[in-house]
Amino acid sequence: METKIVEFTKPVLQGDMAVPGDKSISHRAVMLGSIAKGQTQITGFLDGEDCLHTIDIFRQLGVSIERDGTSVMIDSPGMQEWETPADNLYAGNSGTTARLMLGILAGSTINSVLTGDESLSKRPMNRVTLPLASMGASIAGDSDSNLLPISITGVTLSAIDYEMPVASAQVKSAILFAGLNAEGTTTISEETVSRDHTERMLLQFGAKIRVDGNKVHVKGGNVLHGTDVIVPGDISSAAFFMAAAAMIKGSSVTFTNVGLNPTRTGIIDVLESMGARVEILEKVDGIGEPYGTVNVSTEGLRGTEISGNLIPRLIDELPIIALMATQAVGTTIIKDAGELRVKETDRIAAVTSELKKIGANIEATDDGMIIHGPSKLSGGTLASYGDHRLGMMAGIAALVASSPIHIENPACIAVSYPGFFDDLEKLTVSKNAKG
Ligand code: SPQ
Repeated sequence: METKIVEFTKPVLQGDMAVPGDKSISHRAVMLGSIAKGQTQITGFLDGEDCLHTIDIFRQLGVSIERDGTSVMIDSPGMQEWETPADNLYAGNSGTTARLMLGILAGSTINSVLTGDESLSKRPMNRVTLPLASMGASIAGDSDSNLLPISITGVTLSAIDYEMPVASAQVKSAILFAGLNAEGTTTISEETVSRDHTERMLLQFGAKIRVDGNKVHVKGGNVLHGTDVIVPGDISSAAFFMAAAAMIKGSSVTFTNVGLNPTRTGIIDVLESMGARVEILEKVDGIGEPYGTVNVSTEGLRGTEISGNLIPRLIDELPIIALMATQAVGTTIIKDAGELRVKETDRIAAVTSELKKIGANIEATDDGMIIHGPSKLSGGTLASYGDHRLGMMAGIAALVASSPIHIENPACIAVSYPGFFDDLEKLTVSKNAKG
C-alpha cells in the first residue's frame, strides 16, 4: 500500500494561503449549469476528483463542458434535451454527486444507472430515494434502493411537503432539484438549517424559490438560464490549516478568498470558544456566496463542547477538531454527530482508533467523541480508510507529533484537496517533509 511519510522539526505555520474552491459549491455550479439552458461560466472551480466525476456525468448526458484548470465553461441544451447515456454514470467516492444526481435524474426525461466506488456503494441512499419515491420517482436498487448501483427512469414528479428527519444538505438539495420539475410547489422543513448553497444558487439561476426561516419552497416547471458562478475557497479545506495554526504557538496564517457562508462557519465559532485568535479582516457579501479574509493565531487552547445546531455547520471539520482537542487543556465533548458514522468511513470509529495509536486520550460515544487534553502525540502509521478528511487529519498530526507520521493511502486526499501536501510544506517554517 502506498504510504507517505510526513515529518517536521519544531514547525510554525506562517503566511497567506488561498485554499482551492469549495467542493459543495463546485458540484452545484456544474449541476445547475447543466440543468439550465445556455452558457454558464464557473470561476474558482475545485479540480478535485469528486467534482470531476460530476463533470464527466453531465458530459455523458450530452452537455458541452470545457475545463481549463479552475475555469469551467458549460454550454447546455437544457435538461429537457439531455441524451440517455450509453454507460453507467459513475460518481466515484462522492456522496454529493450520487445523492444530488438522484434528485436531478428522477425528474428528467432520460433513463440511467448511477454507480460509485466501494465506499460510496456502502453509504445509505434511502434518505434520498424514499422522499423521491413519495414524489412518484421510478428508482430501483439493492436493499430497497438504499445502495448503489441504482437505476432511475425519469418521470413527471409530484410536489411534496417534506420534514427532514436528519440535517442533511444532500437530502434537501436532492428534493429541491426534484421539485424543480415536479407538478406543484415542494416544501422542505429542516429542524436545523444545513448548508444552503443550493438555495442561493437556484436563485442565481432564476428558479422560483422562497426561503422562509427553516422552510424552503420551490415551484415546479422552472426553466433555468445559464449564468456566471464564482466559487470561493473551501472553508472545510482551510479548517485543516486553521486548526494547525491554532495548535502551534507562534503561528499566524491569513486565509484569503475563503467562503464565509454562515451555514459553514462553525469551525470559526469552535476556534474562538477554544481560545484561538480569529480575526475576520474582510467580508464580502455579494451575489451568491459570502467570502473574505481571515487570520488565525494562538496563545494556547482549552477544551469545549460541540453539539446541537452547531453540528451541521462543521460536520466535515470534526476529524480535525478532534485532533485539535488533543492539544487543548481540558476536556472536549462532541455530541449529536451520529451522522459521522455514515460518511466516507465511520469517522467516529476511524478518528478515535487512529488518534489513540499516537497517544491521544480519546473515546468514542454513539454520537460523538470525548477528548481529554493535552496529550503528547508520538509518531506512527495512520490509516486514511480511503477518506480524504482522515488522510488530511493525519498530515496535520505530523505537525504536533514527536516523530514521523506514515499515512497509508494518502492519494484519497485528491477528492477534495489535490495540493494539500504542497500547501502544508509551503506554510511550514523549519520544515523537513519527505514524500
Ligand atoms: O460528498 P461527500 O462524499 O458526502 O462529502 C462530505 C465530505 O466530507 O466532503 C461528507 F462525507 O461532505 C458532505 C457533507 O458532509 C457534502 C455536503 C454537500 O455538499 O451537500 C453535505 C454534507 O453531507 P450531508 O449528508 O450532511 O448532507
